[in-house]
Amino acid sequence: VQASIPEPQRAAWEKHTVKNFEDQDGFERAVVRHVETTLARSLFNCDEKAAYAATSLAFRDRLITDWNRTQQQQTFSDTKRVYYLSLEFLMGRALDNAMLNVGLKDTAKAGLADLGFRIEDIITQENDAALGNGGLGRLAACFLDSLASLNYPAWGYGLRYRYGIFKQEIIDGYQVEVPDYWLDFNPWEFPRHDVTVDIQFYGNVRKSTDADGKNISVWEGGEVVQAVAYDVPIPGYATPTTNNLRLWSSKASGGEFDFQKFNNGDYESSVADQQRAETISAVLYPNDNLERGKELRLKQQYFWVAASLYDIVRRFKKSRRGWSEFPEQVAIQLNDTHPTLAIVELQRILVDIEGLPWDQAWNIVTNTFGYTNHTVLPEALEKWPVGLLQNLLPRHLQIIFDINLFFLQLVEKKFPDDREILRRVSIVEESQPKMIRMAYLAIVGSHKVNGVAELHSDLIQTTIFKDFVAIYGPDKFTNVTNGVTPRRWLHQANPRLSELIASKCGGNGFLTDLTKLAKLEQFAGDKEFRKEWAEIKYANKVRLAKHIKNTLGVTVNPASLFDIQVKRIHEYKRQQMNIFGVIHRYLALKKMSPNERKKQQPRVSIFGGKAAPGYWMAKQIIHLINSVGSVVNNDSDIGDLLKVIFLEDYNVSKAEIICPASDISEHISTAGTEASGTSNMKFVLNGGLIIGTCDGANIEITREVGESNIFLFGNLSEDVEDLRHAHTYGSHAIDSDLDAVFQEIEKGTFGTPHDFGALVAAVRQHGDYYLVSDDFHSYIETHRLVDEAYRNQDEWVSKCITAVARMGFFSSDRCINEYAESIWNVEPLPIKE
Ligand code: GPU
Repeated sequence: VQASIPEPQRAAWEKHTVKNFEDQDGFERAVVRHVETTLARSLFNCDEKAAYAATSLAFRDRLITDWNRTQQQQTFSDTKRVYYLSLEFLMGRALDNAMLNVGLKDTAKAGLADLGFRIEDIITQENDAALGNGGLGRLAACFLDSLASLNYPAWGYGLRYRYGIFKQEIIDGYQVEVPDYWLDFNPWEFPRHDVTVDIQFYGNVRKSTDADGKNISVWEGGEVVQAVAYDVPIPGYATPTTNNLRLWSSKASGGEFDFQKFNNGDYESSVADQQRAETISAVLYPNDNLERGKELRLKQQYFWVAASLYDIVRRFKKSRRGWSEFPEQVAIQLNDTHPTLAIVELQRILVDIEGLPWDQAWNIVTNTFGYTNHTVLPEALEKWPVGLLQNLLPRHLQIIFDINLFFLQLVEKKFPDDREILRRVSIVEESQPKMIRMAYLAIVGSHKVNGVAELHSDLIQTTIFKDFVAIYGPDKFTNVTNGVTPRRWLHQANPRLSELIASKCGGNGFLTDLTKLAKLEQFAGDKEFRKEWAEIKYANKVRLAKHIKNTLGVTVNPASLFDIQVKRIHEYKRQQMNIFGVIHRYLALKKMSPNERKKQQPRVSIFGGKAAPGYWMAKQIIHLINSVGSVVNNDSDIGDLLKVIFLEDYNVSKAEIICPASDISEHISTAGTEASGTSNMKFVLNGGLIIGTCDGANIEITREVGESNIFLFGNLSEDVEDLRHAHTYGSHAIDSDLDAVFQEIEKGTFGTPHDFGALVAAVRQHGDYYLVSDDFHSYIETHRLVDEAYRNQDEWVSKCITAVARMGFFSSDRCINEYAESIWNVEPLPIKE
């Protein structure tokens, strides 16, 4: 059914088409209108929440006209689209970003002031959209920003969790999780109650024949849950392109209740069915770099993947092209293995529903998908028990077996005398119970596989996916080093630095071409420029110090060296090594005479990050940090020389305050464990230096900024295996400074020693898997070098300026262009005004 307006009436539409505000007057009018109509309030009844709501609605109106135009032109031009499938989109706040992207933040600031509000108070009313855990989810958000800013026709597909990542409270030094009900008011989403998909689970597969006598499989029975689309407009920076993020919400199929049951008096069970359906999109799994194999998680994955593919196929069919053209119209990127069932689902649609021959369908499938791997940690590699799949998705399991069969035949042809390789690469792990290896399925079903930094991409090709490189050849595997959006992570988070940079780089052009930062380098030696630079850093530290005072009641001196480690708490990221280092520093200070102490560089050690609720060791680390903080921060011998801060509830909006305020930030994972890291890029971009291991993107950052502008330490990834082996089979003498730290913990200086026993035992007794002892000495030494370098402020600031000037490579724009060229084969489509 065509719902478009007939030709003769269109003039009336064009006459009345929405005209968006362009100036302060228009903005104020839009705000007042929304307060008085949409919100049904008045000037006697308008608090900051209402002002936030009305401001957001005013900007949303703008985005939506651009969004409509973008979607129309993309559909009309019929070019290839990218679909980014991610279970996580860690978007943070939208209003500030929307104002900056359409270039009207100053207008809004003046308008809000005129109406009686401070813009900062309005911006901070917004709940973070925290639909992600950490780097993986935030990367997806940066990618959406770049895709829109570069005018790529692209959609994101995800789940609309009712509860995002939990809020973290610290009570008596321990993490407590509080649910994040963020949807009470969300002006940034559009419910599309007309865009729904019925998703089937469970049931049986029946073999049958079609009209031509061909064998077919029919999946029938089971239960059906409805997916409802919610659309979030994604504005590009300084472009009308406004892409779509479609998030699916689950609902009982067939309305509120099962009326059959309801009328039969089975009220309770009809409500239970409804709740069971809604449970699917209720909550984000709070694990980072860990998969626990829960059935509900698998249900989430299939629900989201099936709804998204139905939507993508429906859109493709409107173009009335033949199936063979599908990969020329559609590129689907799998953000880790979470959406791998999409490969199986598309094969099922093409074979079972569209009636294509297997080989033809498989050719379409493999040419459509690309797979990005984000970790080599074994505990994060997804595997699903065959029994679980058999029950939940019986037809999909059959298809997986068939995919595996054809794949193993190919392997056998290539390596005829090698039985072992078949066992190693089989998608079905012959364990008890049998498991489906999702990464292997993702590789077999994609035309490109990429890692997220050079070292990581090398590692996957030489370790976990080595056999697949032998089978497919090296061209199927590639690297796309991660990047971050300079709009949010420089312009929005650090407006003063952005302005200063613009004044030296010939305007705001660096925000869309980050390599233009290079022009800064000539000012690294400029006294006046360094002074302005240092003032901005200081102001950003004052801002963070205020936040610390307001939230924790601890006074920190902004003139101290701010040393920051914020990221998910994980043993491989080694926050434990950081806090052991802080204890070492504390002990050293305690031993000094007052005179010696005066010569020391004052420091604030700042930590932040969430522990997965079930990750006991990570929670022990948080407890130790807080316990050390309460001793050190109240020790009058120490005063400003050392403060230890644990920032509660680290999230995107807090990162926007934290990243501009570092002098040094810590990226100290055991070599070979952090796939890339992205906060390392954000900190350097904001004029802070890094202390880090030779891991992930740190290596490429070093290559870009130069070895003298970064503090590297520790063992290299190629030595990790041998070191671990030595721990297990050799004699494992732990570092003497670290041993002194442990003895102090065991003396009870930081509270009941037993509370921290596991952290000590992990190093002393359990093989020190993460090489804390092996790296401790060089870690401490390198921190000494940091102190020394910080003494010479002129040189330090020069290093910071030079490093920023050389960060052009780490924009997510560069990264997205690489994906577009080497994996998706898509072109930008500029939107006409
Ligand atoms: N990452 Br797997 C996550 O944040 N969560 C995960 O479950 C997995 C990976 C991160 C990597 O740890 C980090 O190194 C990388 O920069 C980021 O993904 C984006 O690629």
